[in-house]
Amino acid sequence: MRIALTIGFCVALFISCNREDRSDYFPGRLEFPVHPNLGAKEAMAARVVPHPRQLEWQKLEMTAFIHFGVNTFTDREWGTGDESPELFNPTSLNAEQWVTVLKEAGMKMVIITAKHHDGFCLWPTKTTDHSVASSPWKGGNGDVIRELKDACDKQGMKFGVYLSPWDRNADSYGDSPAYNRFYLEQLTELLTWYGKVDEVWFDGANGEGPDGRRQEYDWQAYYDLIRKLQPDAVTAVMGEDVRWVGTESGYGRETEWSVTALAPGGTEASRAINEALGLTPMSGDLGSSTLLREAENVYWYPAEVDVSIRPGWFWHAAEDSLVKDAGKLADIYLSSVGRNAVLLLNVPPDNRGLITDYDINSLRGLKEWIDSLYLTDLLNGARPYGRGASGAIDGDNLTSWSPRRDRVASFVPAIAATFNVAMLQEDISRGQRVEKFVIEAMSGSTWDTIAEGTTIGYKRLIRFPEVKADEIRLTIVSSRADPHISTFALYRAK
Ligand code: FUL
Repeated sequence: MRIALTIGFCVALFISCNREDRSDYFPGRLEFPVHPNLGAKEAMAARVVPHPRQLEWQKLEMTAFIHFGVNTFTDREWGTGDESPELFNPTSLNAEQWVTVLKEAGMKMVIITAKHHDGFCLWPTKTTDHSVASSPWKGGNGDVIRELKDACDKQGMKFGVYLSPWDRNADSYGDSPAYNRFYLEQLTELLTWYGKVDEVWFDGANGEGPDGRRQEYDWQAYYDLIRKLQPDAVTAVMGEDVRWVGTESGYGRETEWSVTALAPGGTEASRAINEALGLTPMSGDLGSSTLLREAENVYWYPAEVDVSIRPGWFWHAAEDSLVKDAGKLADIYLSSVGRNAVLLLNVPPDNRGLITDYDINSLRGLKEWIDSLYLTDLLNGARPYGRGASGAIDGDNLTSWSPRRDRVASFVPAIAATFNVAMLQEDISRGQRVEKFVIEAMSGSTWDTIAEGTTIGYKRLIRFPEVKADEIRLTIVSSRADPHISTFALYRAK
C-alpha cells in the first residue's frame, strides 16, 4: 500500500512538474509524504515556495539594525541588568535623522533593539519600571519606539522590533511560566501600540537567570501571538520565517539554499529534527541533495545576514575610527544580497542619539557604489539566442527564461563593453531550483568560462576580472526542476 502510494505520488508529481501548476506548490514547508527516492524528493523540494510575507521580505534586500539602549551610555556590549535607568539620557535623539540616513543608504526596513539582554525597555512599558519612563530623557515622558515608528511611517520605511528573550533585569527570568507571561505582555505592547510591525527578531542568547535558574522560552506561544496580532510580520533568527545565516561577518554561503532541511524556530519539535540531522544555523550545508536524502521535511527558510558597520553592535566612541569603509560594505553587499540573502546592517546611534558622520560617510559611499553598479546593464537590448531567453533580459522580473531541455542561452550585446559583475535571479515564487550554472564569454572565436556557481535563488551577484566580449553564454548545468531565470544582467563595478 505504502509503495503504491509512493508510486502514485511520484507519477502525479512528474505530471504536475511538467505542467508547472501553481496549485501543486508547497508554501512554506513540506513533509515528504513517504520516503521517496532522491529524484522525487528534489522535484518536491523545488516546489517549496515562500509564504507571501517571506517573499515581500526577500525583496527588501537591504535592511538596517539599530542597537541603542543603556549600553550606549555604559560603553558595554552586554549590560548586566542592574544599570540605573538614570544613565539613559541622549541629548539630541532624532529618529528622523536615523531614518533619513538609512533610507538614503537604500535600507527598506529598520529593526530596533526595543529591549536588549540588559532588560532596559525603550518604550514606556507597563510590565516593568526598567524603561525610558524611569529615565531623565524627556522627563520620563519619552518613547523611542514611538519616535522611530512615526519617522518610519512618515518616510515610508518598514519597521521591526528586536525583543531579547534573555533578560538580565526581570525578576521572573528563570521562573519559566511567569517570565513567559511577562514576555508575551511585552510583545503584546509592541505589537499593538504602534501600528504595523514588519519583522520580529528573536535573539538566540539564553543566559542563566538569578540563582542559575534556566528559562524555558515558550516559543510556540510567542509565534502564535505574533501570528494573531501581526500576521504579515516575519519572525527572524529564533523565529520561523527568516534564518540567521550563521555568522556575524557579513558573508553568506556561496551555496545558499532558501529551502533547507534545517527546521525553523526554537520549539521542541524543531530542535529534535535538527539534532537528528546534526544541523544548526551554522552548518556549512543546509539544503544540498545529500541532506535531502536524510530529511523528512524541508522548509522555506531564507537567510538574513546581520553584521555591524562597527566592530561592536552598540556605539562606542573608541570605535568611531573603526567604521567599515564603503569598499568593505560593497564587498559585504556582494556577499549577502549577492548570495541569496537579505542584508541586515547595524548602524548604532551614539550617546547624543544621532548616527555619526563616520557611519554616514561610509553609507553614502556604499550607496554611490550600488548606484554605479546598476547604472548600465550590458545585456539590456542584447540579442538573445535560445528559446524564451529574452525573458531573462527584458528587465521584467515577472517574465523568465524557463528552458526545459536545452538549458543554454547566449546573448549578443548591442555594444561590446567591459563588465566584471554578473547578476542572476530565479523567480522564487516558483521555488529555488538551480544547483549549478556557468557563464562563458566569447571574444574572437573561443569561449572562456568567466564565472560559475552553484545556487542562485532570489539574487546572485558574482564578481570577476574585467571582460570584454562579443557574445555571452549562460548554461544551467544542473537544476532540481525546470529553472525560471527571471534576470541575467552584466554590470561594471568600480
Ligand atoms: C547577538 C547579541 O548577543 C548581540 O548583542 C547582538 O544583539 C546580536 C545582533 O545578536 O546574539
